Amino acid sequence: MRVAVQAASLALVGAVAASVPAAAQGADDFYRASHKGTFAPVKGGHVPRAVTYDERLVPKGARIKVVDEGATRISLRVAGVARGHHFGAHVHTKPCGAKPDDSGPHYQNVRDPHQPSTDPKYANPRNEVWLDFASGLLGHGESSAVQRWKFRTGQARSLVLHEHGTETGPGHAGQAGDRVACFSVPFGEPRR
Ligand SMILES: [Cu+2]
Repeated sequence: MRVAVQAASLALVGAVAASVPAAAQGADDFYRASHKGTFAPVKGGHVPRAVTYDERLVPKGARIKVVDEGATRISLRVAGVARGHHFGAHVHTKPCGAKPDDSGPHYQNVRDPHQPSTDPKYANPRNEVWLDFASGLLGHGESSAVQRWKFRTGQARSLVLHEHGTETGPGHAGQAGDRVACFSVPFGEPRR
């Protein structure tokens, strides 16, 4: 019994240590910020943190979890979305708003001087964060991306779900149809 209690308290200590923001440790490169949301439509002018613009693909009540780990790994999980559907997903520059386009363009490590950016030299999954996924028969989906760079603080503010998978050809690279949902996430910032 005592052993079990000790194991439990050790596990608790581990969990607490893991949740200490990197800033407190003086090492900005290493942190793990977990963000969870439940989708809802814009209502009466109120924009929820996780907003759906298309309840056919992302119904009210669908859930999202985004984990942002410093220097840099991003992972995405969703539940309750349309089944057997291929979604595009990217990190965008601005927070979600009442209108789908409010989240701005894709975050790019090296910014394309020509915006909107459809040049595969810039609009690619190494220079942007692409998290496309196909949902399963239960409406779950997940994906992750590892980057060789760090976010510029304050310039990557949302995770946008799109109507279809992301295109890669010249003139269309990075496009993925309509923005069907959006989750505001302050990427690159250890949560305080
Ligand atoms: Cu996008």
